[in-house]
Formats: sequence, structure tokens, C-alpha cells
Amino acid sequence: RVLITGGLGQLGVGLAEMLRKQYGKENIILSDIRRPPAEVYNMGPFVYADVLDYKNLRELVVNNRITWLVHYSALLSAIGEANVALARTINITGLHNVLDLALENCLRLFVPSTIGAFGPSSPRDPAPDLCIQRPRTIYGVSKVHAELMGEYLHHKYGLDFRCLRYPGVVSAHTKPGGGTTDYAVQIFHDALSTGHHECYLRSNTRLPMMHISDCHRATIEFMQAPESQLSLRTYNIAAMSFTPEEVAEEIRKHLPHLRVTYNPDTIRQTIADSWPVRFDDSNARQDWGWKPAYGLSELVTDMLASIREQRTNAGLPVR
Ligand code: VAH
Repeated sequence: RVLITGGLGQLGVGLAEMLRKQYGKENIILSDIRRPPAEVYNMGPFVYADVLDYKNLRELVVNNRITWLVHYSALLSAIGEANVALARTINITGLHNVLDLALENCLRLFVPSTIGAFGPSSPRDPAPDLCIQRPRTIYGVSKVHAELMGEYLHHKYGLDFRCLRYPGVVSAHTKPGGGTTDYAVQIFHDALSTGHHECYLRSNTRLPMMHISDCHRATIEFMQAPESQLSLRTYNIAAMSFTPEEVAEEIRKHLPHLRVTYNPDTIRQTIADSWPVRFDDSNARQDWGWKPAYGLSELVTDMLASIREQRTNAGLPVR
């Protein structure tokens, strides 16, 4: 059985849906510290879980016979810079609870890392799996800590710790949670509603990005990969890298009137300028067969179709 923490963020619900198709509804338990919307309750098992409450987590793991833990609870890059103390508590103390729980109960553990685990002194174009990592956000620092702790406990105690560094994830049905790549989701909603997007990054800020279904598929394929195939515990995964201007141009092939004004905000522009421009994910492709399905044109086509349908169903006007 799988327990997903931070399940109501950008990634949890979609991953649960994909896992439930393969392993059955009752075997995938979504959790968060917030009450879910009705449709999430109706999808399958949901429980309250606070990653800062070790006893609560242990009870969930034992009572539900959990064997895999997917740890999505975290404060992302920009929101973490606005609340460093909380980000450190959730991203580091929460992680330690999950690591201890995994060791105590012989759980297999997936923890996501991010392009944000690199910093200005890392090679940026491309960033390889193994290189200098001196990130300049509490989010990045906490994710490097997660990578190092997971790898240490794997080598010392045999913990099956697995970690993927995600690019910015572009999703139609869920909102991102306060990251630096969030513009890449908002621009689609703006294109179909007001026709105008105000971008908080410069037009030429290139960042690694991925369609959410590629992100979920990579996670599941990686979790299923035989241990013998893994030469690393933490892997970069990539699909594409684009700038705000490039994604705007691709959207204009469908909606020619999209207007974008660039109004860089210092915090998120500084974060983005410290991150990799492109990822080298050759180890993931070689070791466990990673291959993305969505490039920029497929992503734009899918996002516009999904959001158009959403707005129509909600009785909202669509451009
Ligand atoms: C963020 N979307 O922007 C998250 C992610 C790769 C970026 O970690 O913080």
C-alpha cells in the first residue's frame, strides 16, 4: 500500500489516480493536513496526516499496512523564501520524520527533489546528476539535504530511498503551490480568459519544464524499476526547456491575440537565474529507460484543450 503525503498539492491527486489504475483504489492512500474537496474524497481513500506528528504518521503506516511512502509535503521555492522558518520545519523536520518512519517500518521511500537543488555555482546548461549543489533558497537547501540523507541511509542501512529531481511541472487540473515556475501554468489560464498574461520572469528566462503526466509516469516507472538497474539514488529527469516568450509564441499558434507583459519580480527572477537552464538526464534514460512523451507543442495543445474544457464545464467564457 502507498501513502502519499502533501497529497493536495500540485502532484498528489494525479499521482494517486495513475497509481490507483494500476494497483486498485484501496491501495493508494492520499493524505494532507487540509480537508480535501468532495471529489477527492470520492476518488479513493483520504486521511489526515501531519508530517510533523510522528505518532500520527506511525499509526497511519502500521494501521494501513503501508509499504511505500511518497513524500510530497514541502514548501516550494518562492513561498519558502517568504517563510523560511516554516519551510525549514516542514521540509527538513518533516523529512526526518519520514526517513525515521521508513527505517523503523522497512518502507520504500520516494522523495522528489527539483531543479531548485542546484545553485549559481552549479553547471547550468546542462546540469548533470552529480555536480556542485549550493542552492540559494531554503527549498533548494532542504532538497539537497533530503538527497544526501536518503543516500546516506540507503548506503548505511539499506533504505530503499528513491529521488527524482523534477523540472517545473505544468498541470491543467491542479494549481502549483508557490513556486518559481508557476507562470508556466498561469499563462494558459490567462490565454483562455483575459488574453493577457503578466509574467514575473524576463522573457528570455529558460527553465526545464515537464507536462504533469510525464512527471507522474516517470515517478511510477522509477518506483517500479528493479533495484539492480539503479546506479544512483537521485536522478534528474527532463522533457523540455523553454522561456516565457517561447511558450507564448507556441500558444499564439492557437490563440494569436495572446498578449504578455513582462514585469520581473526580483525574488523569483533571482531564483530562476540561479537554476539550471537545461537538465542532463542521460543516467535516467540509460538506467531505467526514462523517455518523455510531451514536448512543447504537445504540452501547449493538451493544456489549452484541458483548460478550455474546464472553463466550458464551469460555464466560464473561453477565448
Ligand atoms: C518551484 N515548481 O518552482 C517548483 C519546482 C522545479 C520547480 O520545484 O519551486
